[in-house]
Amino acid sequence: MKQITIDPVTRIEGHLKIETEVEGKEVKSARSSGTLFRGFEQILSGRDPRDAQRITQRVCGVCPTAHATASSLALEDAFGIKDQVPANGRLIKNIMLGANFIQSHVLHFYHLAALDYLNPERTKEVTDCGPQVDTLANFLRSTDGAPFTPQYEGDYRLGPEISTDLCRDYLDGLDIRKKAHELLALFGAKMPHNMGTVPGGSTRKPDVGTIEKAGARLKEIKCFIDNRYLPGALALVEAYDDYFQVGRGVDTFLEYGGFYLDNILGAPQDTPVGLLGGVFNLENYSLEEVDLNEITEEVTHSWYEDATTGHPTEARTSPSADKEGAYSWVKAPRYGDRPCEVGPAARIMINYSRGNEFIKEKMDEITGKLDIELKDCASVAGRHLARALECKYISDLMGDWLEQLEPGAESVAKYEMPDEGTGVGVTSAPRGTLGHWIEVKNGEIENYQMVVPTTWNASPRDGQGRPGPIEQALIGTRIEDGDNPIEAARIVRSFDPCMACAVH
Ligand code: NFE
Ligand code: MG
Repeated sequence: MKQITIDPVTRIEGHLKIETEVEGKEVKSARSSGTLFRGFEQILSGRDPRDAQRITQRVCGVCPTAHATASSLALEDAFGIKDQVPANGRLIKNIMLGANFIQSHVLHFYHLAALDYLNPERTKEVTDCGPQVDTLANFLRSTDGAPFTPQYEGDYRLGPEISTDLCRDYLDGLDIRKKAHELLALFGAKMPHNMGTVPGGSTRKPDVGTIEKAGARLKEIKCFIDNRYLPGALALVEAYDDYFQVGRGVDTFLEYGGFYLDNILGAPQDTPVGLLGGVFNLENYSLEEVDLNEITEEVTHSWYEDATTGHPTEARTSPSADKEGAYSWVKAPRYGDRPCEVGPAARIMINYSRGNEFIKEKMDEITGKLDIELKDCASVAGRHLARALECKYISDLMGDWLEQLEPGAESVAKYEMPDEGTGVGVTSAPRGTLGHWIEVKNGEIENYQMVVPTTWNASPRDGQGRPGPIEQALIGTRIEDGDNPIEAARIVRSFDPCMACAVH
């Protein structure tokens, strides 16, 4: 057996080590290790519960709004005010989370993942690609430090024209991310770590001027998604269509659902949402409702005390750095015993199966054109495609939400904070589905547990030895050149891992 290790995996968020054992050219086993402990769940213990949505946003600079959303929903549940959130509050939370999705997906496609497929040198074959693209291409190829190394040799198939388009959009994508941040900050004061998302709704009462400014930014963002990002992602997966058969992981896909469409923030399963939830099985296309009681976090191979395994309402976070048999700071979440993949691919398959018209129509068109099936979303190319399509879908919904805002009307519920209570808040986050669980005692946080998208995807083995989704996706992969494991890098990055979130 030959060992191939990538440590650290660059162009992702946070600290990830991938170790594989390869026989012939095939990956026989894989280990995904989160190599940093952070301790946010411990920091929260003993604090004023109302600090939770401030502190949990610091888990991540990429998806802080998802944590703010989950946290505010958990607090609304614990405080008994879920059905008192005014429509403006619910809409503004959706708008801010939507802006966060868009910037995160654009970031992933261009700035994190594209260099796995794009050789910037090819832009030189285009006469007059422009000084900006030229400078970028030189920079991307000449730099010898993170985040651009290692740059594996590989089958960079994209021709000069599309390479030039992607380099131009790499630069324009930075500006679009800024616009999405600005849109969010119009309602939340700043990004990252907005101040507007609170239990009960949003602190900002919308006015006509703010709605107009947000609309102007959304128009530019939508123009980029419609004309650059979605066509660019489609061109990329068409050139790499064999990657629809590479990087399939586990068979179960999970999403709680997110983006509330009416005023009642009830159980996620029976509330209208922009993205629907479900538990999807790839083998037979079966779909179950999500039962949050089925979730446990195991720690058999994670550096935490063994007794801390359990449902998030019972689990604790007690590090055990020298534990034998452990190899990651990421816990191993399981749904009724099953490892689950979460993220845009899960959401596209679930929302297609639940009859979302937009996603169904678009996916039928794309699967027909590329001669693929719905289940091929569970692959390297499928994840990129699903992310781009979801970005388009959410940017369309954002326009509806802006239109539905009522200028001058209340956006937050008034409430008295109770001394005791328990709550759960679940939402869609850019990288998958996110849950926060809180227990309040004597006016303080007694226990706070987060089960985060990348905790699902980058999970280590569980007590029964079953690998997590990224590990499973690597197993069986053919690596042509052990010195340039580009296939493995492409698989790992297709999940858009955020280890800062996963270890929190
Ligand atoms: Ni740090 Fe996050 C998202 C959350 S993590 S990016 O999206 O929640 O997987
Ligand atoms: Mg946790």
